[in-house]
Formats: sequence, C-alpha cells, structure tokens
Amino acid sequence: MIIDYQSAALIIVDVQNDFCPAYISGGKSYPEGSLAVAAGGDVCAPLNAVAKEFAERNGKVIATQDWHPKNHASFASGHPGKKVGDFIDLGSAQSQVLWPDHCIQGSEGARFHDRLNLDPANLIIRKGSNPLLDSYSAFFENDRQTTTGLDGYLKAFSISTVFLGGLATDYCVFYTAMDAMRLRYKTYVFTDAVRGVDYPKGSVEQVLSAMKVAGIGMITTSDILQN
Ligand code: VGL
Ligand code: ZN
Repeated sequence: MIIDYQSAALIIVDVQNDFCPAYISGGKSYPEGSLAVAAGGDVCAPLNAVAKEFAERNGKVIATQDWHPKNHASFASGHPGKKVGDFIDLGSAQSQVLWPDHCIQGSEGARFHDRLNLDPANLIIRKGSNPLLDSYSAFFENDRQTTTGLDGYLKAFSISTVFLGGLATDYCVFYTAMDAMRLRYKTYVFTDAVRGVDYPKGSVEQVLSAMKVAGIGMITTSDILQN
C-alpha cells in the first residue's frame, strides 16, 4: 500500500495500563488494569513499528489518553444499586455502559503502557475529563457535539487519511473510526494492532462488520511496513 505520509496521521487510541493485563517492563511489574482487555499490551509492538515509519516520513502521530476525574459518571462505583456492566441513561444518544473505575487522571492506570514508544508522537489528546459525559471517540465526546480539537488539528495540517490502532476495538477505536469517516477522512484500522473488550459478548464482531459496511479499510501493519 502506497501512502502519502504528508497527508496521513496515525491515531494510537488509549494504550494505557488500565486497559492492559499485568506485564513486566524495564524491570518493573505492572498490575492488571482495572478494565483489562485480553492481550491489550500486544498492540505496542506493531504500533511502535508504524509510528516510527510515520515519524521518519513526516506523517503525524497522535496518541489519545482516556483521562477521567475520579467521580466520572461512567464508573459503576458512583451509582448506588448498579454494577459494572449495567446500562444507564446519561442523556446522550447511546445508553451508557457502567465501567470499573479506570484511567483516573494522574494514576498509574492512566499512564501509557510502558512499552508504547511515544517519542514519535506529535500530539497527545486527553478525553473523558467532563465528569458528566463519557468520551469514546478521539474526535467528539459522547454528546456527539463537544469537540476534542482533533479534527481542527488534522485539518490545520491538511490531513486527509487516518490510520487507527489501539484499545478498545469495540469502544474507543470504533467510535473514533466512525467519526473519522463521518468527518470524511479516508479511514483504515490496523486489525493486528487493536484488541477489544467484547462486552456485550459479540460486540467486537459486530463493530468489525459495522466498520466494513461504513467503508473503513481493514488492513494490517505489515501492509504499510512492507514497502
Ligand atoms: C474505553 C471503555 C471505557 C476505551 C474507555 O478506551 O475503549 N472503553 N473507557
Ligand atoms: Zn473511559
């Protein structure tokens, strides 16, 4: 696949400790994240390889970070009588899944996975800071209107194509990819560099087909690294 890197961006979604199983890196052990996605840390190696390529060829690299206040409305802990996995109405278009406390601002769980190389990153976008509103997409919060500024950044550099990887396939990657399409970016997802929550069961399969139907390209990192 031939890429015009000058007009392309790599968006690395939420590769943070709370979304990853326990691991050891640099002689330090990191505990299982509170919302660990199976094999979440495995996305680091392919994303590092692609990010290096983007940096060397003058593409933009953006990393996003889920960044919640400790009383965030998506946490089951703040809703008496509700448990993780229950659904509530937060007044946005979609009903809200209640999650374990995760990615609390400044916590170890909110830090990027230690094996993710951020040296190539041009921009880090933090999202989910409004205690009353969740933000899956890197472009808009879940009210579908409040911008994160990412679209403006990409437009300022005349970016027309985005490539996505990270966590989780069925939440933040999915919503980011769908918004990218809606905003008319050519959009590709690296299937070897995403991992999903798969809650409710089957949601990973469901979003993969929804993304294909929407015209999002499903490729692997080797498709761009081989030439
Ligand atoms: C995410 C659930 C809650 C994600 C973030 O990064 O996909 N999922 N917050
Ligand atoms: Zn979150």
